[in-house]
Parts: sequence; structure tokens; C-alpha cells
Amino acid sequence: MLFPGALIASAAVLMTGMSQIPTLEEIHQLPAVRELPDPFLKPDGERVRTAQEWEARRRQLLEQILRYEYGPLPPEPGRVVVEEIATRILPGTDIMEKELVLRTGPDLAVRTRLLLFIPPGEGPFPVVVRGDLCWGRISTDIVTQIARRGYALADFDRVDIAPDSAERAGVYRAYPDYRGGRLAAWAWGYHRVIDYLVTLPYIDVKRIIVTGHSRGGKTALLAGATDQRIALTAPNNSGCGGAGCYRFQGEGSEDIAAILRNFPFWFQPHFHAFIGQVERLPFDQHTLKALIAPRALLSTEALGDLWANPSGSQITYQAAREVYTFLGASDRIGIVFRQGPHEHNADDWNALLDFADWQLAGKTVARRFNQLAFPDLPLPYTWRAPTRIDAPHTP
Ligand code: GTR
Repeated sequence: MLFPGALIASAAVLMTGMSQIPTLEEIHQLPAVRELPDPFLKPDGERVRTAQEWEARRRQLLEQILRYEYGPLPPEPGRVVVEEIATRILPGTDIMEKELVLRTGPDLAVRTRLLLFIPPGEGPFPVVVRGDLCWGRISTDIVTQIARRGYALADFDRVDIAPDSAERAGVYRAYPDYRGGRLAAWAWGYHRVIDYLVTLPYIDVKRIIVTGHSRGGKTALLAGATDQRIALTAPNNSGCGGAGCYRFQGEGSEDIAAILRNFPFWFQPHFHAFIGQVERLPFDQHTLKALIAPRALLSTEALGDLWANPSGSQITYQAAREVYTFLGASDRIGIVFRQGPHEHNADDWNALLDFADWQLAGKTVARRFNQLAFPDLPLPYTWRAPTRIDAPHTP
């Protein structure tokens, strides 16, 4: 099967020369910016004033983030083939479960397991894509919770796409010259699952959601930033390299040195050059969030998960919201904090489904998505959304 639509939407722009790996010398020469960098500031020193200028600026920021942080995504494969292994009704429910294998890349050499859960009815159903199958089968309770709200779930194994180690299997074997990190490779995996989902008549292509937990949340955030087919991006407890700020590290949080000590292969090979000088990053993680605007974005955070920098995730929410405000979409970015530890639990899924009901189906929901857990934190940036000189779009 060939899906030409996929070619336009995601990574064509990501494979340009600009997104290749930077030299160490180049990184050391980047200017130090102590506050969170102003995403509206153009290379000519002027600030963005129109939606069209933001589009151009967004492309530059996307290239910088891939170049300096994650590395490029693998090439567009053009072809995704899915084999059905089994179909059954999930015991004790009315949910259909399809066990599939998705193959893609050169000679279809990249493969991943994929479970697709479909609620009863005709559809088309909004769908949540998750890449955390590597951590074990999602619980039937969570699948039921999702299906009862009328959503399908596609759960794939990101570690099939690329191993969570320095080993060069999966996309690294299929594309021997590929030098991006695991988070970029895994994000590409989300995009390939979406290539398949958009061909299914019972899936609502306008309501595709991506989520994931922890390293899977970092991946979901990057996947959402790099593919406009995604209507809602929902990283959970994603922390360092995800929703967490590099320039604002809350107490006990993982920083760039800590993450690279354990997982250097998650990022572009020279990301370590920013250790001890994160102020040379031309962006911070608010910029990654801002790339998603005006599409919907919800980050779910746990107050007991200090390692994942919940206060720093609030900061990136506040800063990215300036871009949403500029685009007339300030309600489309949200953050939800809960008590408790690092996990992806029923409360997190409820928050996501509430936000999706509101943002993608226009339903009224009781929950609010702009409640700060750290209202007194001083903002580590001085800039705000510029005044637009073009006709602002009405949300
Ligand atoms: C930790 C890592 C975090 C987070 C977490 C996870 O060891 O330091 O950044 O990714 O693993 O994915 O569970």
C-alpha cells in the first residue's frame, strides 16, 4: 500500500541539510541566552507579527530542535504494510482487538507489533496512538475506559522500531546512515502507525491523538511537533527531553547531564556538548511545545515525580501558551497536575479523554486545564506574545 498523503504531512522538511548533526565547535559558538529564548524573535532581530511569519519561524525552530537536540527523523518510507495476526473480542468487554504487525522502511525491514482496540459501533472513531507496548500489555481497565468514551486505541512497540540501547537494530539497520537519536526514531514510529490508521474507514483522521509515558511521553511530544496530522498531543510525566525545561530545573529533577549519563543514544550524538551550558540551546522545551500550536496539546504531570520536573513543565506550558495566545488558540494548550508518583494511571487517561472531548468534540467538560500547581514561580523569561498586525483568527 502506498500512502502519498503521508509524504506531505510529516518529515519532508525534516530531512534537509539543516537538520544534520552539528559539530562540537558550532555548538560552543552558539550565543548564550540565559532566559527562555523568545520564540518570536527572528534571525533579523525583529519579532514575528503575523501568523504567516510565525509559520516561517516555526519551520526554523523545528530545524534547530532536530539539529541540536534530537537529530533528524529517519526518511519517509512511503510504504507501510500491515498483516493481521488475530482478531478477537477482548474478554469481558464489547471491544474488538486486532493483533497486527506493521512493516515499513527499505525492504519492509522495520517492523513493529501493533494492537488496535476498536469500540463497538460504526465509527469513525477518534484514535489514541501509544508506543509503550514494550512495557507490557496495557490493562483491560484502561482499554475499557478509553473505549467507553468512544475512542479507539492503537498501541505499538517503539522498541521494535529502534532498540532502547546503543544497538543499531530496527531503523538503524534499515537506514545505515541514519544518525538521529532514539526519540526521533520512535517519533517516526508514531508517524508510520498513523500512515496506516488514516487508511481505515472507521478511524476519524481529523481526531488523531498521540500519548506516551515518560520516555514514551518525550517521544509523543516530538511526534506531535513533527506531524501535522496529529490533532492532540498528550505527553505524560515526560520530564527531561520532554515537557520539562532545561533552563529551569525544579528540586530533584533530571537534568541534561543526568539523562545523557544513562541515555546518550536518545538524542543527537553531540547533544552532550550542551552539558554545563544549556543556555547555548537556541530554544528550550517551551519551543517544542509551541511547534504544535494551534493544534491541541495537554501535558499531564505528577507532583510526586520530582525527577520529571513538574515545575519546569509548568514553565514550558506558560511560555508555550504565549504562542497559542498569539495564534488565537490559548485554550488549546493545557496542563494537569495530580498527586502521586511516576506512572500513567487512570487519572491521567481521564484527563486526556476530558481534554479530547472538549478540544476535538466540542463537549462541555467540568475539568479545567489551566490550573497551576506552582502559582508563585517567577517566570524565567521577560517576553510575551507580540501584538498581531494581521487579522487575528477567531478561535
Ligand atoms: C528514567 C529517565 C527518565 C524517564 C524514565 C522512563 O530512567 O531518567 O528520563 O525517561 O526513565 O522512561 O521511565
